[in-house]
Amino acid sequence: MRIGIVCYASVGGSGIIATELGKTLAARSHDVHILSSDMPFRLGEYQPGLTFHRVDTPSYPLFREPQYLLSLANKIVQVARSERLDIVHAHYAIPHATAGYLARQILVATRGGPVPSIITTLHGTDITLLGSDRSYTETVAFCIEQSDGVTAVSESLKRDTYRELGITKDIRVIPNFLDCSTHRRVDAEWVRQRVIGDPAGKVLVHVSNFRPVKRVAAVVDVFARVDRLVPAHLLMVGDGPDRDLAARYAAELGVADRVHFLGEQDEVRSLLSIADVFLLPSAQESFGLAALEAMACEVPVVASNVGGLPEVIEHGVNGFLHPPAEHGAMARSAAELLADRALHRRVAAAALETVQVRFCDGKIVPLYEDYYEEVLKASKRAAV
Ligand code: GMT
Repeated sequence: MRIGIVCYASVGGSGIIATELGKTLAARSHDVHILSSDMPFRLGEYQPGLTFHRVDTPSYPLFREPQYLLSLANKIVQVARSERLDIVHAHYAIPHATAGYLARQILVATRGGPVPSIITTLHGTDITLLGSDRSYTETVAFCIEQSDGVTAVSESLKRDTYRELGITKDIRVIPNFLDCSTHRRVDAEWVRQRVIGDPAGKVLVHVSNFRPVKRVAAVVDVFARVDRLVPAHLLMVGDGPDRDLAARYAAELGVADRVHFLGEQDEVRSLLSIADVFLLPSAQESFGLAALEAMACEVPVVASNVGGLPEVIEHGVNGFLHPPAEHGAMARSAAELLADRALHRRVAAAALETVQVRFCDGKIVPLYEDYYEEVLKASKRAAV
């Protein structure tokens, strides 16, 4: 199939999933075209069947903000015509579902060739935060309903979408995934020495875009509680609006010397591979791709029991889940993992097995392919 994928180029999970999906589809002999404002950071080296189309959004003195929605819809029309796309797959509803809808209307009206089916994948905050905001609700709900197909990354997000936006359209749940051939634990002891200078030190890690929903101050609080029980270090990987809040809080709690802010990292496997526990006390997580990446590197996760995380982690089996406010319980679970090697080995092994059995690309990407075929058939039937 000829597939257009629309996504964010940033380090967020939706852009990662969209990029990994494009790479795997191209490897499976589809003709894939990725459209974004910048080269997605996980796109990597040249791959046959995978083309990147940059969306340029010219500024103009009259505009207070860039008119990205218009330039994106315009680019979708151009690529759909030139590449005769069968599918346009919009990842993250805002504004990608709207751009897809507008592009399809233009293609229908101009009869410029085959009209692609528009599929929207909901990733989380496009529904639970932004989509539920009265500034976006009407347009987001309309464009989801107008999509030819809609998927969500978890059952939890599907429920949230029906509840928050009153959507009536069928939503297919297709979970996030990893390229299990590359995303695995690696030998990175040199990183431990370089970053914490303590070959035997225990390491906790957090990876996110440091936005309020990720509760990075809570990460530091849980770490400080753990550190009082079992001396350790904390790696804070990523960057965003709450980074300085976390740094200030670490200083207030007297643990600044053991909290290492490593900034935004394209490649996290080596950092995950030296970690003993991954902390994710988010307020909301539709799926928690970062937790899945830690599990693939055999790092037990201690996280909030919110959103889609309980669909990935079974408490006490392949990780630990607690209410977001329960920092003490999270700290106790993390300290137990650091102190009890047998427990750590058992949970780490179960975490890896969960990824390998349920969340590898070889299992999940065919679900997208089947869904594309299903939507195409339904669109053809409707056109008759
Ligand atoms: O976090 C966001 O604001 C957007 C998005 C992203 O691009 O990082 O994260 C969401 O999509 C990821 C990929 O599907 C999920 O793994 C994250 O759980 C989800 N974030 C939230 O729901 C807060």
